[in-house]
Amino acid sequence: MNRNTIIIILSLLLSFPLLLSSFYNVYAQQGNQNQNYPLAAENITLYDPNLKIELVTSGLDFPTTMAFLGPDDFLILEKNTGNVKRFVNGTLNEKPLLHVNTNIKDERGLLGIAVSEKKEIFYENTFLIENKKITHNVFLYYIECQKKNQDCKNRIYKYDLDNQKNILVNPKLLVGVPSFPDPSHIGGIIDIGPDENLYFTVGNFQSTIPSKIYKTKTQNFEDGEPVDGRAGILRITQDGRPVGAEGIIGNKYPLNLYYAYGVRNSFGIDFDPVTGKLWDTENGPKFGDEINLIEPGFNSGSDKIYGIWGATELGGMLKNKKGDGIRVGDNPENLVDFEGKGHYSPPEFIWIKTVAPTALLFLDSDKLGSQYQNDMFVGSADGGRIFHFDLNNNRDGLVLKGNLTDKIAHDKAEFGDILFAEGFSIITDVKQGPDGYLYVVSGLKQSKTAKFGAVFRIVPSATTTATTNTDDKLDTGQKQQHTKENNSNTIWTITNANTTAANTDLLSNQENSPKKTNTNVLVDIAPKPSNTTKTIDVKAWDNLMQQKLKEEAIIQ
Ligand SMILES: [Ca+2]
Ligand SMILES: [Ca+2]
Ligand SMILES: [Ca+2]
Ligand SMILES: [Ca+2]
Repeated sequence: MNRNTIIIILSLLLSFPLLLSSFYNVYAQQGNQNQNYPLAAENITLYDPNLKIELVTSGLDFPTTMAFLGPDDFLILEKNTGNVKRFVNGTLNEKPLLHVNTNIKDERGLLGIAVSEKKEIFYENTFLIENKKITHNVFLYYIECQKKNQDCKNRIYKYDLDNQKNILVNPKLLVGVPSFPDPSHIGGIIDIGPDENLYFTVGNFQSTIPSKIYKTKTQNFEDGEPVDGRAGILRITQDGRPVGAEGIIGNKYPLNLYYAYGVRNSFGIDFDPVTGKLWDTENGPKFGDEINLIEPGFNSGSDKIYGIWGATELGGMLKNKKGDGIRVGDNPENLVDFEGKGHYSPPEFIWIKTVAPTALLFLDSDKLGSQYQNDMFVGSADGGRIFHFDLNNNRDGLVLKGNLTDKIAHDKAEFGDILFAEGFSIITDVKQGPDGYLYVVSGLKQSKTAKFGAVFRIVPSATTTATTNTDDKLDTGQKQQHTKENNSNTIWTITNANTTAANTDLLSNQENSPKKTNTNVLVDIAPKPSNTTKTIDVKAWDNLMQQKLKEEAIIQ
């Protein structure tokens, strides 16, 4: 047991009940289990028998977020390595497009990505853009420190994607928010709105047991420290400027960047494709995870309110003499309203026991069936769950039934209707691909030697596995071979094991393109007999991955 392991175990013992409140802590907790067996015998389960899960790629080291460049072509970030990697034409390229020197303490790291197609024509770049060399702007959100773990900032940089050399170039710093006192509640998510502006989340930087309680106005402390960019969802143009001449809750920088405030920590934002309105997920402390509809100037109530209950300074629930949580009502007192420009509103949904919600996605395609079109999907770190919600006709609330009509999931027993899938270890991102399917980024469990971060795709059961492998003969051959071999009791059918052959993508000409077999295995999961759900046996997958890693070791 090395020193880090001992520290993790000690901190787990000391703070176990507090752990579920954050993404990193959930990760640390799970990473500690089964040191010799990085994937616990946990099943991934999808509760719609008309859908199935495919493994798109694996072998990633704690992937955080992904962004599509085109069909079967996406960029994906690794939290701790600081690497931006590209998956294209069925292959995860090991050589990163960019490595950033990010601070990775606790929740810090390479966290957020958004891309936009290059539109603006600068004189000096016209040639490059017209020749499809610089194709995209790539926005990266990560934490940089001047000294070791000190003088840190949450920063967003804009890069150009050089699509010929397959690298990110021309970094331009757009924004920086002082990131202290703790390496926790970082936020770190970026999205591009229908207005083409960048929206990004910044947490309150207070850990569950804070090293110091640092209070600012955007955390609803009237006499707090000056506003510095924390505890909100901020908005800038793609060139890093404030949007419009006047801010929503104030005109002074950085208050003029706030779209919403009183946000403790958000790992998920997206825009309703029908109304264009912003929604988020927020992580509560020991209670009160939230889904919110966010109007401009929205105040979520942190650090004073989580869910619908008042909170102590250390994030405990304020209770009455009977031991019940004290509800704050729809017009709570003692909040900062920035001269009436900020407005508190309660969540549209609450998990009273924290599940650490992460990504939020509106699926605007009908590729999973028209019943899912424009619905909301929310990932979680705890249990690797995906929750699914219908919106009401006005699209200002969720359709909730039975025990959920109170808008509160009291425990797992109440998940029923809204539980779409679970068992993905931790889910760090959920995105819609250009193919209209649902993509899931899973941190999964990892050991020192193996990287099990993965991307999955959810498609209709009837779909034949579509890959862009350019060698159809190889694909078909392997499929037949494996079908023959796997007529026994295994639930695994390997439909496409990528090899180095026939890779015609633009990366193959690169100097240092990987020569070894990559670990991409596209897997088709057959239903369990006499079961209405579809389950991936992760143990089987783990064995498969171990085998792949051994093979790779031999090749190297
Ligand atoms: Ca989005
Ligand atoms: Ca709130
Ligand atoms: Ca629906
Ligand atoms: Ca309930």
